[in-house]
Amino acid sequence: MLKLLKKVFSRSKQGLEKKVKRIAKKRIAEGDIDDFFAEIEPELLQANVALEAVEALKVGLKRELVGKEIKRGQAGRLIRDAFKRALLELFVQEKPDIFKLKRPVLLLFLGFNGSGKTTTIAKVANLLLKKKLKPVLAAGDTFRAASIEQLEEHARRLGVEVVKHKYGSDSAAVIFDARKHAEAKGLDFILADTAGRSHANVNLMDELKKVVRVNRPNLKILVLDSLTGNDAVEQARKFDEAVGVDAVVLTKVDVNEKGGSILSVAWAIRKPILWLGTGQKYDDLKPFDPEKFVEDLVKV
Ligand SMILES: Nc1nc2c(ncn2[C@@H]2O[C@H](COP(=O)(O)OP(=O)(O)OP(=O)(O)O)[C@@H](O)[C@H]2O)c(=O)[nH]1
Ligand SMILES: [Mg+2]
Repeated sequence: MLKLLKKVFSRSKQGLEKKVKRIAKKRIAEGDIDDFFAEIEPELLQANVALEAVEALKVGLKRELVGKEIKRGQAGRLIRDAFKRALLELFVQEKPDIFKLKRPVLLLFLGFNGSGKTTTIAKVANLLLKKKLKPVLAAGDTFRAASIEQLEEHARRLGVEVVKHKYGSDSAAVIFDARKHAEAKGLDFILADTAGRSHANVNLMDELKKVVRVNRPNLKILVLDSLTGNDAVEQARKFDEAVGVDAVVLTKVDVNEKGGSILSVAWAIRKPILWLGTGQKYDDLKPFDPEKFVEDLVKV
């Protein structure tokens, strides 16, 4: 998982440490950081860290290091701490606590085709059930063939209810009904599925805007496939512009060697990452902790 990203950061850190140790004047200059970035930039890009996130990292490292005196034996630690702080800045630290929202809580899942929305909904339902909370699923994808059956199959396995209408019906109305159902039955969460869509599809984006207008979800959760690299950044921006994204889930991290999209997306839209999808099983949903993530990247 994220092997390439870890390798790049581990090598970068060691590279900068070596460079710093060689500095004759014993104070780090802006040019030293520029030189260093000229070397590592291709590797960062290769690991799917978007150029603008690389730039942000450079600014952060400069602020942390330029003018710093290098004391004997302390270069390693100085560099590691600088990396850590600069990396952490790419992330929004505060994230919404879904358990503290007023019930019933409506979580709307949206995103590009095949990004992992429906699977993530099943995983979140599983998480809620483990906490003895009662979710209902809303079959808001009335567009793609077999989408309702797919959601129903998850619901059957998990033992939760689905509110559904016919294919081709109004997604906003399905989710509206699911909320009514949750209110009537005293359920805690409505997990609303939506059809996969591209921001270029005006009709489907308009439908999503209507879903949001009619139902006022507590959180609009953008589900992004971490394998899509720079496209993930573009998708994040467009969805955010269209309906306003509150939080992000990055999926398929288990099969992602590169991993840079996690940094890129976080930086591009400045929204918290709630969870990482780390496999196809219901338990493969990990809360995202920026501190831990960054610690892991710079620890080697
Ligand atoms: N390895 C891995 N596979 C995942 C993960 N999340 C989802 N998938 C797989 O990705 C594929 C698409 O997942 P769906 O949940 O159907 O995606 P979707 O966004 O609902 O797709 P549409 O409704 O067609 O837009 C499925 O084969 C899932 O099993 C993950 O975290 N890791
Ligand atoms: Mg789906």
